[in-house]
Amino acid sequence: MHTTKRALITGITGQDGAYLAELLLEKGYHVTGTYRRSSSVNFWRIEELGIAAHPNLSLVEYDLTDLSSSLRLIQTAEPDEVYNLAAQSFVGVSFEQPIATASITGMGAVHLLEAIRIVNPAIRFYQASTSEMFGKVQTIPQVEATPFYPRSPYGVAKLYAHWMTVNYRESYGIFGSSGILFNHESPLRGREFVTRKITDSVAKIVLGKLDVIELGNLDAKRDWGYAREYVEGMWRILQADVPDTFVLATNRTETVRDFVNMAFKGAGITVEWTGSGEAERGLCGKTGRELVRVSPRFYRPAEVDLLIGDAAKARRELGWQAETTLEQLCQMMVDADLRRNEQGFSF
Ligand code: NDP
Ligand code: GDR
Repeated sequence: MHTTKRALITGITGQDGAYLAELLLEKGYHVTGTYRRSSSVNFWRIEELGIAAHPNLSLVEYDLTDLSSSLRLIQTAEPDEVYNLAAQSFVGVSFEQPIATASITGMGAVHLLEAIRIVNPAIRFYQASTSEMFGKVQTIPQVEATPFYPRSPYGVAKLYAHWMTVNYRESYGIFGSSGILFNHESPLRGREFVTRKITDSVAKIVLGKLDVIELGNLDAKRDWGYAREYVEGMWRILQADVPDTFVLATNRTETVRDFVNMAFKGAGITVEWTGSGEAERGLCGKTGRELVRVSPRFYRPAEVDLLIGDAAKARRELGWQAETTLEQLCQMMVDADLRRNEQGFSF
């Protein structure tokens, strides 16, 4: 019997895994975090947060496409709570790798649920569900009861994992909860995602390391929040009396173009827009120099045009709400990328 609460986080090398590990260590948990075997494992996020060598943190190799390693992981980590954050999480790549995405992002969750059912059904399980499950949005804002209509192999895989979590809850009484989280960003966001791609590129342009940012659909609208606050929401979801599904969102939506404007403004540059569609360009208000160009290379075969969530249930039942404004978040990311690029490194 352990006296300290024990958590297992799959995907500790990702943005949310790193912040959640930091939060749970602060709360006195012992944390087991999983990473994937590769030729060069990337621990930069937990290193940047200063928790990589924390005495209550154990790091273990794990691939969630493997049922037997899921069983061993649950047996050896002996967690009270499992946070399943590992996934092939990039929507764009899911169109190129639909089967790998189904296996990792969809089936991976079921491997963990099965391992919990077999090893210890008292373990609490958090599934990282997503606003991408709403996809082709039909009602605004989206809440827990909004019908799903995923628009990518990633969204479909996540929807499968989401319903399997509900199914294990209803079939076997497992404490399986699902957080339907809208986009959340931070200085630890991967550079393939649009916000961080923009803030890192703005920093590089300011420092003369890049000429122009190439982006895809500038009209897509997203509800962007701050990742550090969202991992607190994950923890609260698992502390509730009963397992359930919760939306976490800010209830504000902006276009990719708005975020570009905000990021350049954060570095003291005003952008003026000219043209439309593929010919649209963002120019420096002062010099007329081209800063942003549209490239169809970054378009997706099917797009999610608009997301905006209402987290009223989480506010009411968990006391959770988003606090950081998009302007504050964007400035935090621009400042971090300016600092990293000045120091000569950027992940
Ligand atoms: P990241 O892409 O930053 O992290 C994903 C993690 O999953 C990484 O640690 C990655 O490891 C790991 N992983 C990928 N494939 C495997 C595999 N086969 N076996 C084991 N681990 C694997 O995602 P985020 O931190 O942004 O998101 C966390 C979770 O929340 C994801 O499931 C995502 O889909 C979901 N989500 C995210 C939202 C967001 O806005 N950030 C919104 C809603 C849901 P490696 O470092 O080796 O690649
Ligand atoms: P998303 O995030 O697909 O919402 O999934 P992403 O930042 O990749 O795209 C947001 C929107 O921006 C448009 N876009 C571009 N996107 C990228 N990546 N690169 C570009 O150059 C670009 N130009 C325009 C996209 O078309 C899209 O409309 C994220 C992931 O974290 C998922 O794992 C998570 O589930 C959802 O958020 C909620």
